[in-house]
Amino acid sequence: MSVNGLNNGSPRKRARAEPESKVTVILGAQWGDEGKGKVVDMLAADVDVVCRCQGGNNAGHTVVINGVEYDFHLLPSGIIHPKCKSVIGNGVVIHLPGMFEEIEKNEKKGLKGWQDRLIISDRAHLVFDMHQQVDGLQEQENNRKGLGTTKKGIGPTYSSKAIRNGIRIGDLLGDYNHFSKKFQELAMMYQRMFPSLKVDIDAELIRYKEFAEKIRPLVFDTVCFLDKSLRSGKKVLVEGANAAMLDIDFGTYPYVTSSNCSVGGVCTGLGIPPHRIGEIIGVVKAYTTRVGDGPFPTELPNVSKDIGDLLQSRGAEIGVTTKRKRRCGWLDVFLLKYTNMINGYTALCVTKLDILDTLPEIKLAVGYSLRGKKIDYFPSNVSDLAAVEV
Ligand code: 2SA
Ligand code: GDP
Ligand code: MG
Repeated sequence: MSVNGLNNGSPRKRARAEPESKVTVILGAQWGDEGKGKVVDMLAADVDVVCRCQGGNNAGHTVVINGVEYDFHLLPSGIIHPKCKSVIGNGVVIHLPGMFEEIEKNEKKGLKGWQDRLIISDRAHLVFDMHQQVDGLQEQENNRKGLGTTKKGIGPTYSSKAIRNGIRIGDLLGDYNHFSKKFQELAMMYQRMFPSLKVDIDAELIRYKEFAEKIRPLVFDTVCFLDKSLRSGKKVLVEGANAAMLDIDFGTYPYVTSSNCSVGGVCTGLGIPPHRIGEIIGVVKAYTTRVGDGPFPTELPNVSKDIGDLLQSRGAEIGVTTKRKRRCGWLDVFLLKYTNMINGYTALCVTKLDILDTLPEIKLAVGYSLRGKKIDYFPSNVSDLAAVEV
């Protein structure tokens, strides 16, 4: 090859064959809670690395192992497997107090040896308690109907990241004076915006000094770690959190979370090039659920409350993080066609078929019409989506 990349006709050396591998991605194909945690757990026994690439502890992934129910929020569901490394990538937002609480809770259920398996990106952003308080205050604002967030500070932290006053794990482990200054500036900005917000800056800085030493041994450049893992043929699994219809770009905006929960978030949230993505498994619940506000065309309470209630109770459809009842409805294949356009599933895994067992008739949505006309696109506007006929 010549320097400008064009072939200059000289004989090429044959590239050395490397046992490179591709990542397998598990994504939610609906509005979340499809059973991604279970699928990750089933595959994790046979992989070397499980990664989270986006979201934070808003996610709730339930895994049942030998009769013990573990719920993971920030930790990758692979953490339970003794031979598997767990990566929290740069695209994830991390609330350290929540992460240590989650570890402690799972330790009581039998989680062991996580210190040798958990790897956290130095580029991941920190969620502080003040981000969570601001999430709650924004939800309560009088002039605006809330979105039904989990109040875990996800939106405010990704906003900090986008307006570039966010604080990353690497800042916490670097010069502490610099970290303290950034923290004070952030707290002061929020206090100007929300005068009722109370932040004990000195106490927080003492608390975070301790956290810094607790996490220091776990923090790495995860981009290099994953590059090396893939080049040496290690099997890598990515655990999507939330789901395509909650994606900040492609979901039912503004009733979405603040990250890309579709396939693009895998590349940006881990620093993996697109050609390294292999299988993309869409996890589909045999019916549909949604927790939080926003349009839901096949929602059953609008049509048949009894069936909706049956799915909710038989399916134990309760939020793993907030304990809110999930809204239930029929499977929506038109919606799945849309999320498949974005994610390009190479396989689907259908969960919770058993919940439909007692029903004499099962319905599916196969298309929408809007103002009397059949449409061949998924509406981007929530008022249109709320007005579609299924
Ligand atoms: P946020 O907190 O800013 O991400 O909320 C924005 C919207 O995203 C929805 N969201 C979720 N939807 C389903 N499952 C989630 N995880 C938990 C679970 C939820 C729970 O596994 O059950 O316990 O309530 C999740 N996380 C965020 C949220 O409801 C908002 O609509
Ligand atoms: P995730 O967020 O996608 O990981 O899903 P959640 O853990 O929030 O919710 C899915 C729930 O369904 C969990 O309680 C799972 O244990 C449960 N689950 C997963 N697959 C099945 C299934 O095939 N049948 C039944 N009955 N429950 C399932
Ligand atoms: Mg969940």
